[in-house]
Amino acid sequence: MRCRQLARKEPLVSLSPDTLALLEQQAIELPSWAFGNSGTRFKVFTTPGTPRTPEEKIADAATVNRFTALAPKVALHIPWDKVDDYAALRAFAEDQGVALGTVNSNTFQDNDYKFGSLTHVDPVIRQKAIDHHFDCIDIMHATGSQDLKIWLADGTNYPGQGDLRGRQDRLNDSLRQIYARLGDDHRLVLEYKFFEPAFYHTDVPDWGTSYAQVATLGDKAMVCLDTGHHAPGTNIEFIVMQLLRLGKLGSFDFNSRFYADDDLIVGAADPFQLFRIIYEVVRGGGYGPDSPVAFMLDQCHNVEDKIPGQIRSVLNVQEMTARALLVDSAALTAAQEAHDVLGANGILMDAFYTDVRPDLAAWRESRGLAGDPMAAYAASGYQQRIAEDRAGGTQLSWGA
Ligand code: AOS
Ligand code: ZN
Ligand code: ZN
Repeated sequence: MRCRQLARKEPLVSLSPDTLALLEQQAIELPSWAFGNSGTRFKVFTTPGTPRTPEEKIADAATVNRFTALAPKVALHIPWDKVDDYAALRAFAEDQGVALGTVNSNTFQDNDYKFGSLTHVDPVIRQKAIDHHFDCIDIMHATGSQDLKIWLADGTNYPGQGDLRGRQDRLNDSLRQIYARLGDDHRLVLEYKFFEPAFYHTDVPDWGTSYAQVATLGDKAMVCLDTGHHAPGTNIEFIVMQLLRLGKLGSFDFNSRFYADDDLIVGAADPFQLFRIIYEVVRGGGYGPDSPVAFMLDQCHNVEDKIPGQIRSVLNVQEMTARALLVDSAALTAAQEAHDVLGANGILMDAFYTDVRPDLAAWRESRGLAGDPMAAYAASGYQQRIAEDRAGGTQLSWGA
Protein backbone atom coordinates (compact mmCIF):
# COMPACT_ATOMS: atom_id res chain seq x y z
CA MET A 1 0.00 0.00 0.00
CA ARG A 2 1.37 3.38 -1.01
CA CYS A 3 1.17 6.18 1.49
CA ARG A 4 0.20 9.06 -0.70
CA GLN A 5 0.29 11.66 2.03
CA LEU A 6 3.87 11.00 3.05
CA ALA A 7 5.06 10.68 -0.55
CA ARG A 8 3.97 14.20 -1.40
CA LYS A 9 6.56 16.92 -0.86
CA GLU A 10 5.38 19.76 -3.03
CA PRO A 11 2.26 21.75 -2.13
CA LEU A 12 -0.84 21.16 -4.21
CA VAL A 13 -0.96 23.39 -7.23
CA SER A 14 -4.28 25.14 -6.91
CA LEU A 15 -6.48 26.19 -9.74
CA SER A 16 -5.61 25.03 -13.25
CA PRO A 17 -7.01 26.75 -16.36
CA ASP A 18 -9.46 23.83 -16.70
CA THR A 19 -10.70 24.34 -13.17
CA LEU A 20 -11.02 28.07 -13.71
CA ALA A 21 -12.98 27.44 -16.90
CA LEU A 22 -15.39 25.30 -14.88
CA LEU A 23 -15.64 27.93 -12.16
CA GLU A 24 -16.41 30.54 -14.79
CA GLN A 25 -19.67 28.67 -15.40
CA GLN A 26 -20.85 28.87 -11.82
CA ALA A 27 -24.27 30.48 -11.40
CA ILE A 28 -25.97 30.74 -8.02
CA GLU A 29 -29.53 31.93 -7.68
CA LEU A 30 -30.29 34.34 -4.84
CA PRO A 31 -33.59 34.31 -2.94
CA SER A 32 -35.39 37.66 -3.00
CA TRP A 33 -36.47 37.08 0.61
CA ALA A 34 -32.85 37.10 1.81
CA PHE A 35 -32.89 40.87 1.32
CA GLY A 36 -35.96 41.47 3.49
CA ASN A 37 -35.89 41.74 7.26
CA SER A 38 -36.23 38.43 9.04
CA GLY A 39 -35.89 37.16 12.55
CA THR A 40 -36.78 34.50 15.01
CA ARG A 41 -40.10 34.17 16.80
CA PHE A 42 -38.60 36.47 19.43
CA LYS A 43 -37.71 39.55 17.41
CA VAL A 44 -37.30 40.84 13.91
CA PHE A 45 -34.46 43.39 13.91
CA THR A 46 -34.59 45.83 11.06
CA THR A 47 -31.60 46.87 9.00
CA PRO A 48 -31.25 50.38 7.55
CA GLY A 49 -31.60 50.22 3.79
CA THR A 50 -33.80 47.14 3.71
CA PRO A 51 -35.81 47.05 0.46
CA ARG A 52 -39.35 48.39 0.34
CA THR A 53 -40.33 46.86 -2.99
CA PRO A 54 -39.56 43.77 -5.08
CA GLU A 55 -37.55 46.06 -7.39
CA GLU A 56 -35.30 47.10 -4.51
CA LYS A 57 -34.76 43.46 -3.57
CA ILE A 58 -33.74 42.76 -7.16
CA ALA A 59 -31.41 45.77 -7.15
CA ASP A 60 -29.69 44.39 -4.05
CA ALA A 61 -29.38 40.94 -5.58
CA ALA A 62 -27.90 42.53 -8.70
CA THR A 63 -25.37 44.27 -6.46
CA VAL A 64 -24.23 40.90 -5.13
CA ASN A 65 -23.77 39.81 -8.72
CA ARG A 66 -21.84 42.94 -9.65
CA PHE A 67 -19.28 42.28 -6.92
CA THR A 68 -18.97 38.54 -7.48
CA ALA A 69 -20.13 37.63 -11.01
CA LEU A 70 -21.59 34.56 -9.32
CA ALA A 71 -25.25 35.35 -8.93
CA PRO A 72 -26.99 36.06 -12.23
CA LYS A 73 -30.52 35.10 -11.10
CA VAL A 74 -33.00 36.10 -8.42
CA ALA A 75 -35.69 33.72 -7.20
CA LEU A 76 -39.12 35.19 -6.51
CA HIS A 77 -41.66 34.28 -3.88
CA ILE A 78 -45.34 34.75 -4.65
CA PRO A 79 -47.12 36.65 -3.15
CA TRP A 80 -44.18 38.30 -1.36
CA ASP A 81 -42.92 39.62 -4.72
CA LYS A 82 -46.34 40.35 -6.15
CA VAL A 83 -46.38 43.16 -8.72
CA ASP A 84 -48.90 44.27 -11.30
CA ASP A 85 -46.63 43.79 -14.27
CA TYR A 86 -44.21 40.85 -14.27
CA ALA A 87 -42.91 41.60 -17.75
CA ALA A 88 -41.88 45.02 -16.45
CA LEU A 89 -40.25 43.38 -13.42
CA ARG A 90 -38.33 41.13 -15.77
CA ALA A 91 -37.18 44.14 -17.82
CA PHE A 92 -36.14 45.90 -14.61
CA ALA A 93 -34.09 42.86 -13.54
CA GLU A 94 -32.46 42.59 -16.95
CA ASP A 95 -31.52 46.25 -16.83
CA GLN A 96 -29.80 45.49 -13.55
CA GLY A 97 -27.90 42.63 -15.19
CA VAL A 98 -29.79 39.71 -13.65
CA ALA A 99 -32.56 37.35 -14.70
CA LEU A 100 -35.60 36.27 -12.73
CA GLY A 101 -35.31 32.67 -11.63
CA THR A 102 -37.32 30.14 -9.69
CA VAL A 103 -40.84 31.08 -8.69
CA ASN A 104 -41.60 29.87 -5.17
CA SER A 105 -45.24 29.30 -4.36
CA ASN A 106 -46.70 30.05 -0.95
CA THR A 107 -49.53 28.05 0.56
CA PHE A 108 -48.51 28.58 4.15
CA GLN A 109 -49.69 32.06 5.10
CA ASP A 110 -53.39 31.92 4.52
CA ASN A 111 -55.96 30.96 7.15
CA ASP A 112 -57.58 28.59 4.68
CA TYR A 113 -54.46 26.41 4.80
CA LYS A 114 -54.60 25.73 8.53
CA PHE A 115 -55.21 22.03 7.85
CA GLY A 116 -53.37 21.69 4.57
CA SER A 117 -53.20 23.03 1.05
CA LEU A 118 -52.48 20.60 -1.80
CA THR A 119 -53.44 17.78 0.59
CA HIS A 120 -56.57 19.40 2.03
CA VAL A 121 -59.70 17.26 2.45
CA ASP A 122 -61.93 20.13 1.37
CA PRO A 123 -61.95 20.26 -2.43
CA VAL A 124 -62.59 24.02 -2.41
CA ILE A 125 -59.44 24.77 -0.41
CA ARG A 126 -57.40 22.26 -2.34
CA GLN A 127 -58.52 23.90 -5.58
CA LYS A 128 -57.54 27.29 -4.20
CA ALA A 129 -54.02 25.96 -3.56
CA ILE A 130 -53.87 24.42 -7.05
CA ASP A 131 -55.08 27.69 -8.58
CA HIS A 132 -52.32 29.56 -6.76
CA HIS A 133 -49.82 27.35 -8.56
CA PHE A 134 -51.56 28.04 -11.87
CA ASP A 135 -51.08 31.75 -11.13
CA CYS A 136 -47.40 31.08 -10.43
CA ILE A 137 -47.08 29.34 -13.80
CA ASP A 138 -48.66 32.35 -15.52
CA ILE A 139 -46.10 34.52 -13.77
CA MET A 140 -43.30 32.21 -14.94
CA HIS A 141 -44.36 32.81 -18.54
CA ALA A 142 -44.00 36.56 -18.00
CA THR A 143 -40.76 36.41 -16.02
CA GLY A 144 -39.06 33.82 -18.22
CA SER A 145 -38.55 31.57 -15.20
CA GLN A 146 -37.84 27.89 -15.61
CA ASP A 147 -38.65 26.40 -12.22
CA LEU A 148 -41.74 26.32 -10.06
CA LYS A 149 -40.62 25.36 -6.58
CA ILE A 150 -43.13 23.87 -4.22
CA TRP A 151 -42.50 23.68 -0.51
CA LEU A 152 -45.52 22.69 1.55
CA ALA A 153 -46.25 23.40 5.18
CA ASP A 154 -48.79 20.58 5.03
CA GLY A 155 -48.68 18.06 7.83
CA THR A 156 -50.17 17.16 11.20
CA ASN A 157 -49.21 17.60 14.82
CA TYR A 158 -50.80 14.56 16.44
CA PRO A 159 -51.03 10.88 15.62
CA GLY A 160 -54.46 10.20 14.22
CA GLN A 161 -55.08 13.84 13.28
CA GLY A 162 -55.03 13.11 9.57
CA ASP A 163 -55.24 10.19 7.18
CA LEU A 164 -51.63 9.88 6.08
CA ARG A 165 -52.49 7.82 3.02
CA GLY A 166 -55.41 10.00 1.92
CA ARG A 167 -53.25 13.11 2.19
CA GLN A 168 -50.55 11.53 0.05
CA ASP A 169 -53.11 10.55 -2.59
CA ARG A 170 -54.61 14.04 -2.70
CA LEU A 171 -51.13 15.55 -2.92
CA ASN A 172 -50.42 13.41 -5.94
CA ASP A 173 -53.65 14.40 -7.63
CA SER A 174 -52.91 18.11 -6.97
CA LEU A 175 -49.36 17.80 -8.28
CA ARG A 176 -50.59 16.08 -11.43
CA GLN A 177 -52.92 18.97 -12.15
CA ILE A 178 -50.14 21.53 -11.58
CA TYR A 179 -47.69 19.54 -13.66
CA ALA A 180 -50.15 19.39 -16.55
CA ARG A 181 -50.25 23.17 -16.59
CA LEU A 182 -46.44 23.66 -16.92
CA GLY A 183 -45.09 25.25 -20.08
CA ASP A 184 -42.75 23.29 -22.34
CA ASP A 185 -39.65 24.86 -20.80
CA HIS A 186 -40.90 24.74 -17.24
CA ARG A 187 -40.01 22.36 -14.45
CA LEU A 188 -41.63 21.57 -11.11
CA VAL A 189 -39.27 21.03 -8.17
CA LEU A 190 -40.69 19.56 -4.97
CA GLU A 191 -38.88 20.38 -1.75
CA TYR A 192 -38.94 18.09 1.27
CA LYS A 193 -38.65 18.83 4.97
CA PHE A 194 -39.14 16.41 7.82
CA PHE A 195 -40.61 18.80 10.38
CA GLU A 196 -41.89 22.33 10.90
CA PRO A 197 -44.39 23.91 10.96
CA ALA A 198 -46.01 20.50 11.45
CA PHE A 199 -44.30 18.35 14.04
CA TYR A 200 -45.84 14.88 13.98
CA HIS A 201 -45.64 14.39 10.25
CA THR A 202 -45.14 16.46 7.13
CA ASP A 203 -46.57 15.35 3.81
CA VAL A 204 -43.23 15.58 2.01
CA PRO A 205 -40.77 14.70 4.76
CA ASP A 206 -37.86 13.23 2.85
CA TRP A 207 -36.18 12.81 -0.52
CA GLY A 208 -37.82 9.42 -0.99
CA THR A 209 -41.31 10.86 -0.71
CA SER A 210 -40.46 13.77 -2.96
CA TYR A 211 -38.96 11.31 -5.45
CA ALA A 212 -41.98 8.99 -5.22
CA GLN A 213 -44.27 11.92 -5.97
CA VAL A 214 -42.32 13.54 -8.79
CA ALA A 215 -41.54 10.19 -10.44
CA THR A 216 -45.26 9.78 -11.18
CA LEU A 217 -45.46 13.17 -12.89
CA GLY A 218 -42.90 13.09 -15.67
CA ASP A 219 -39.47 14.23 -16.76
CA LYS A 220 -40.07 17.88 -15.89
CA ALA A 221 -40.65 17.10 -12.21
CA MET A 222 -37.60 16.98 -9.96
CA VAL A 223 -36.60 17.04 -6.29
CA CYS A 224 -35.33 20.14 -4.48
CA LEU A 225 -32.82 19.44 -1.73
CA ASP A 226 -32.66 22.08 1.02
CA THR A 227 -29.50 21.40 3.01
CA GLY A 228 -31.21 22.46 6.26
CA HIS A 229 -34.08 20.00 6.01
CA HIS A 230 -32.55 16.80 7.35
CA ALA A 231 -32.24 15.13 10.71
CA PRO A 232 -28.89 15.76 12.43
CA GLY A 233 -26.25 13.35 11.19
CA THR A 234 -27.92 12.67 7.84
CA ASN A 235 -25.44 11.92 5.09
CA ILE A 236 -26.68 14.55 2.65
CA GLU A 237 -24.07 13.83 0.00
CA PHE A 238 -25.42 10.29 -0.24
CA ILE A 239 -28.85 11.72 -1.08
CA VAL A 240 -27.21 13.98 -3.67
CA MET A 241 -25.53 10.97 -5.24
CA GLN A 242 -28.75 8.94 -5.28
CA LEU A 243 -30.91 11.69 -6.77
CA LEU A 244 -28.33 12.39 -9.47
CA ARG A 245 -28.12 8.69 -10.17
CA LEU A 246 -31.89 8.62 -10.60
CA GLY A 247 -31.83 11.77 -12.76
CA LYS A 248 -34.08 13.61 -10.34
CA LEU A 249 -31.96 16.21 -8.56
CA GLY A 250 -33.47 19.47 -9.79
CA SER A 251 -32.20 22.09 -7.39
CA PHE A 252 -30.58 22.97 -4.12
CA ASP A 253 -31.69 25.35 -1.44
CA PHE A 254 -28.31 25.99 0.15
CA ASN A 255 -27.95 27.18 3.73
CA SER A 256 -26.28 26.14 7.00
CA ARG A 257 -27.79 24.69 10.11
CA PHE A 258 -26.52 24.11 13.57
CA TYR A 259 -29.77 22.85 15.08
CA ALA A 260 -32.85 22.93 12.88
CA ASP A 261 -33.91 24.85 9.76
CA ASP A 262 -31.57 27.69 10.74
CA ASP A 263 -31.23 29.18 7.22
CA LEU A 264 -27.78 30.56 8.09
CA ILE A 265 -25.03 31.41 5.63
CA VAL A 266 -24.15 28.37 3.53
CA GLY A 267 -20.80 26.90 4.48
CA ALA A 268 -20.73 28.77 7.79
CA ALA A 269 -21.65 25.87 10.04
CA ASP A 270 -19.95 23.02 8.22
CA PRO A 271 -17.78 23.87 5.22
CA PHE A 272 -16.64 20.25 5.02
CA GLN A 273 -20.21 19.08 4.52
CA LEU A 274 -20.65 21.66 1.76
CA PHE A 275 -17.46 20.41 0.14
CA ARG A 276 -18.68 16.80 0.30
CA ILE A 277 -22.04 17.75 -1.19
CA ILE A 278 -20.48 19.69 -4.06
CA TYR A 279 -17.98 16.93 -4.67
CA GLU A 280 -20.88 14.50 -5.22
CA VAL A 281 -22.57 17.05 -7.49
CA VAL A 282 -19.43 17.27 -9.61
CA ARG A 283 -18.89 13.50 -9.46
CA GLY A 284 -22.49 12.87 -10.55
CA GLY A 285 -22.49 15.29 -13.51
CA GLY A 286 -24.62 17.86 -11.71
CA TYR A 287 -22.28 20.81 -12.17
CA GLY A 288 -22.20 23.22 -15.10
CA PRO A 289 -24.59 25.05 -17.40
CA ASP A 290 -25.78 21.87 -19.11
CA SER A 291 -26.62 20.11 -15.88
CA PRO A 292 -30.20 20.06 -14.61
CA VAL A 293 -29.17 21.10 -11.12
CA ALA A 294 -29.96 24.69 -10.09
CA PHE A 295 -27.84 26.08 -7.26
CA MET A 296 -30.07 28.30 -5.13
CA LEU A 297 -29.66 29.86 -1.72
CA ASP A 298 -32.48 29.77 0.82
CA GLN A 299 -31.26 31.96 3.64
CA CYS A 300 -32.22 34.72 6.01
CA HIS A 301 -29.94 37.33 7.51
CA ASN A 302 -31.29 38.17 10.95
CA VAL A 303 -28.46 40.12 12.56
CA GLU A 304 -25.89 40.61 9.83
CA ASP A 305 -26.20 42.96 6.84
CA LYS A 306 -28.02 41.20 4.07
CA ILE A 307 -26.00 42.08 0.97
CA PRO A 308 -22.62 41.14 2.48
CA GLY A 309 -24.34 38.07 3.92
CA GLN A 310 -25.24 37.01 0.40
CA ILE A 311 -21.80 37.94 -0.96
CA ARG A 312 -20.15 35.77 1.69
CA SER A 313 -22.57 32.95 0.83
CA VAL A 314 -21.83 32.83 -2.88
CA LEU A 315 -18.10 33.06 -2.18
CA ASN A 316 -18.40 30.11 0.20
CA VAL A 317 -20.11 28.07 -2.51
CA GLN A 318 -17.45 29.09 -5.02
CA GLU A 319 -14.62 28.17 -2.64
CA MET A 320 -16.02 24.74 -1.89
CA THR A 321 -16.71 24.17 -5.59
CA ALA A 322 -13.10 25.04 -6.38
CA ARG A 323 -11.91 22.61 -3.73
CA ALA A 324 -14.27 19.89 -5.01
CA LEU A 325 -12.91 20.41 -8.53
CA LEU A 326 -9.40 19.86 -7.15
CA VAL A 327 -10.12 16.28 -6.14
CA ASP A 328 -7.83 14.03 -8.16
CA SER A 329 -10.58 11.74 -9.34
CA ALA A 330 -8.31 9.32 -11.21
CA ALA A 331 -6.13 8.85 -8.13
CA LEU A 332 -9.23 8.57 -5.98
CA THR A 333 -10.71 5.83 -8.14
CA ALA A 334 -7.40 3.97 -8.13
CA ALA A 335 -7.17 4.21 -4.34
CA GLN A 336 -10.80 3.11 -3.94
CA GLU A 337 -10.34 0.13 -6.21
CA ALA A 338 -7.12 -0.85 -4.41
CA HIS A 339 -9.04 -0.65 -1.11
CA ASP A 340 -6.53 1.94 0.02
CA VAL A 341 -8.83 3.28 2.69
CA LEU A 342 -6.63 5.98 4.12
CA GLY A 343 -5.11 6.83 0.75
CA ALA A 344 -8.56 7.46 -0.72
CA ASN A 345 -9.60 9.50 2.28
CA GLY A 346 -6.34 11.45 2.06
CA ILE A 347 -6.98 12.37 -1.56
CA LEU A 348 -10.34 13.87 -0.66
CA MET A 349 -8.91 15.66 2.36
CA ASP A 350 -5.99 17.09 0.35
CA ALA A 351 -8.49 18.88 -1.86
CA PHE A 352 -10.63 20.01 1.05
CA TYR A 353 -7.65 21.46 2.93
CA THR A 354 -6.38 23.43 -0.07
CA ASP A 355 -6.82 27.13 0.55
CA VAL A 356 -8.12 28.38 -2.78
CA ARG A 357 -8.83 31.92 -1.63
CA PRO A 358 -5.61 33.58 -2.92
CA ASP A 359 -6.04 31.92 -6.32
CA LEU A 360 -9.68 32.93 -6.53
CA ALA A 361 -8.84 36.52 -5.56
CA ALA A 362 -6.15 36.70 -8.26
CA TRP A 363 -8.54 35.18 -10.79
CA ARG A 364 -11.26 37.67 -9.91
CA GLU A 365 -8.81 40.53 -10.41
CA SER A 366 -7.84 39.11 -13.79
CA ARG A 367 -11.51 39.37 -14.76
CA GLY A 368 -11.84 42.97 -13.66
CA LEU A 369 -13.53 42.20 -10.35
CA ALA A 370 -12.31 43.10 -6.90
CA GLY A 371 -10.11 40.42 -5.38
CA ASP A 372 -11.99 40.77 -2.10
CA PRO A 373 -15.67 41.39 -2.89
CA MET A 374 -16.58 41.79 0.80
CA ALA A 375 -14.09 44.64 1.24
CA ALA A 376 -15.00 46.17 -2.11
CA TYR A 377 -18.68 46.18 -1.19
CA ALA A 378 -17.95 47.76 2.19
CA ALA A 379 -15.90 50.47 0.49
CA SER A 380 -18.42 51.07 -2.29
CA GLY A 381 -20.82 53.25 -0.30
CA TYR A 382 -23.82 51.21 -1.53
CA GLN A 383 -24.88 50.28 2.00
CA GLN A 384 -24.83 53.91 3.12
CA ARG A 385 -26.64 55.01 -0.02
CA ILE A 386 -29.54 52.58 0.40
CA ALA A 387 -29.76 53.43 4.11
CA GLU A 388 -30.31 57.07 3.11
CA ASP A 389 -32.42 56.54 0.00
CA ARG A 390 -34.76 54.02 1.56
CA ALA A 391 -35.42 55.91 4.77
CA GLY A 392 -39.10 56.41 3.91
CA GLY A 393 -41.68 53.73 3.30
CA THR A 394 -42.08 50.36 4.90
CA GLN A 395 -39.20 47.96 4.87
CA LEU A 396 -40.10 44.52 3.68
CA SER A 397 -40.01 41.59 6.01
CA TRP A 398 -39.13 38.03 5.12
CA GLY A 399 -42.78 37.26 4.57
CA ALA A 400 -43.85 40.36 2.72
C1 AOS B 1 -39.12 26.20 4.18
O1 AOS B 1 -38.64 25.77 5.23
C2 AOS B 1 -38.46 26.07 2.94
O2 AOS B 1 -37.07 26.02 3.10
C3 AOS B 1 -38.85 26.84 1.70
O3 AOS B 1 -37.86 26.78 0.72
C4 AOS B 1 -39.42 28.18 1.83
O4 AOS B 1 -40.17 28.42 0.72
C5 AOS B 1 -38.41 29.30 1.93
O5 AOS B 1 -37.79 29.22 3.16
C6 AOS B 1 -39.05 30.66 1.79
O6 AOS B 1 -40.31 30.65 2.32
ZN1 ZN C 1 -35.92 25.85 1.28
ZN1 ZN D 1 -36.39 25.67 5.06
